[in-house]
Amino acid sequence: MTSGTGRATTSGTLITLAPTGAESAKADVPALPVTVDEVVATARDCEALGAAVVHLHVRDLDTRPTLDLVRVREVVAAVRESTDLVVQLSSGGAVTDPLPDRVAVLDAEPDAASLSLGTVNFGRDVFSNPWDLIVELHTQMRERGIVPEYEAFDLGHLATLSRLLDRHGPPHGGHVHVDLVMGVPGGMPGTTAALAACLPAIEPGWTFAATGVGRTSLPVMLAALSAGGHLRVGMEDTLTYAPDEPVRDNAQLVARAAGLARIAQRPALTTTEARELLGISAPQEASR
Ligand code: KMH
Ligand code: ZN
Repeated sequence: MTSGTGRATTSGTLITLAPTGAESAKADVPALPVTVDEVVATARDCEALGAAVVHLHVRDLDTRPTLDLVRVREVVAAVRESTDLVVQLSSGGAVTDPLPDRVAVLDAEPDAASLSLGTVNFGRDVFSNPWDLIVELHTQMRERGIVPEYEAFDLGHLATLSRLLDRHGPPHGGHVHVDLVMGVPGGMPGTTAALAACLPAIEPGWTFAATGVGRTSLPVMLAALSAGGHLRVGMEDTLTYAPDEPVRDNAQLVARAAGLARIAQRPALTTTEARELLGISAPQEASR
């Protein structure tokens, strides 16, 4: 099915859980899942509530963000063992991560990986995504059978996606899915107007999701649903559920997203439906 503008729409909503991120410290946010057991527990809870994809940033034994492949593989295996979620590793990492290490996470053989489409100010930092890195990640994912979730932090990043696909071909699986990451200080604002401005740049056949950082979570979610988009939620992006009310856990955010998706009459996609949409093959039997 396509919308009036040609964008692919589905009868359900793909909910991606981003449970941890690389920015918050466990000491500041005790509910943040950082151990393998905590990540697995939140993944299971959120799958039961409607999440179909998990976007993973891995932490080390000291709870700091890490791209250490032994640890990354351990987390990927543990989530696969306990859930049917599509396992999407972050190739964005933390703003301090060396670019080659961000490419190397693909060695952990996730189902999918994020692929950020341009350099953007990130608060006081810079999240660096030069063109050569974008091409390298896209090409390596194609060769290794990993499905990208493109991430756009600004309108121009969608033009970069069109240029990337024109020059380097479609992603593995053939389907293009892009996440609008809105409300990052330095990127596009998390507003209905900004989301609407992105829509003409989303090409026919692509699907999109949106996530609103911080207090933009709810307006972005409502705007995305109204435009036929999908949702990403989780404690990577949102730590406050309502004014003066800290998020209890990731399940609270997924439950809210799934509830709004139901109200929009586009209920949460199952993991099987998500795999079909994204062009990802079924999980390997051995794992469960
Ligand atoms: N942690 C941010 C600097 C991604 O996961 O691909 C980048 C990020 C994007 O979260
Ligand atoms: Zn991320």
